Amino acid sequence: MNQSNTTTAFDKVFAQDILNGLTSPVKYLPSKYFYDEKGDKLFQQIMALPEYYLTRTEFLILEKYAGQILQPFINKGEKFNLIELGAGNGYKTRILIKYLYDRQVPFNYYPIDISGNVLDELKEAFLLEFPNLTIYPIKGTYRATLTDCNWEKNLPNLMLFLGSNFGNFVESDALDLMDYITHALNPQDGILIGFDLKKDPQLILDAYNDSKGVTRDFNLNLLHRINKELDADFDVAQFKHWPVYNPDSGECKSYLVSLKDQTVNIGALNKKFQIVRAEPIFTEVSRKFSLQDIQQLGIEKGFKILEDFMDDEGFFSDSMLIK
Ligand code: AVJ
Repeated sequence: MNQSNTTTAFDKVFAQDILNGLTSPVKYLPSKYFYDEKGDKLFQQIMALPEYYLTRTEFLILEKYAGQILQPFINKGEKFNLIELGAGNGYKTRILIKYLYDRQVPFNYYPIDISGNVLDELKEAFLLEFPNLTIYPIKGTYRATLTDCNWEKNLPNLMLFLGSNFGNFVESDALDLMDYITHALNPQDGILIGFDLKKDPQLILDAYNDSKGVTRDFNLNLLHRINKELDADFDVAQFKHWPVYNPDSGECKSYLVSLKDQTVNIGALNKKFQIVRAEPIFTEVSRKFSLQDIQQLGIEKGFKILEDFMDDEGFFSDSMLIK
């Protein structure tokens, strides 16, 4: 195989993102690259872990409050658009869809995701259970799809941003994303955002440092992926999974800390990187919010908080923001 063939086989955007991260003063790797086939599987396992309270808690909230959450949109008496950012496998959205479908409420469902595979599977599974569902998957980034607004015009919109996915954006990026959301919505439209709430720091830390080590493997899988897809040679065994939670900022950050001096060669970049012993690579932020933080975000971006739908322990909130 000649050199040009070898290089064209690599994902250029992926390679460039890794280059940016590893040449930054504090090295980082973007968490969106966790989700290859192996990463998807590990995340499914994480969602079922006893320490990872987020998924089951939000599931219970949606089950308990589906009617109240959807009522303002059902009450409008006309068809509406249900637009979901980062739909994934639809495990939680299914509850809302079922509520509407069983009552024959007219609506269009637009699941948005970066992964075409995920969308195909979601569509197939939902059509099996809800044969008459009008479902139009949209593949793309949040920014691109929120700019294009490829959904039926002149209808009320209810956007969903579940699963604490919003927490994966550092504050400046999150505020920026809110502007795209604002642009995509009309007055009286709503967005339901899943916020993991500030709580006992030990509970939060344990959720990102489970006893079985699944989250550790999830974090380390990023290095395996780079080794595989970008022809790199990270010595994965010489990195330590290290999550930290700051109860003040609400940021739970995960790092991979190098246990030795190492030189990593990345074939796709034709470049070597020095990593010294004890040097951290920042891989993910999962932000936690207080109800006041949510209120503040709403005010700053011109939304009214209609209600914070929470579990009994106050671990998680699906907050309805109205434009
Ligand atoms: C899918 C982004 C919500 O941040 O809690 C789980 C990903 N990372 N364990 C989260 C994740 C480590 C998860 N989100």
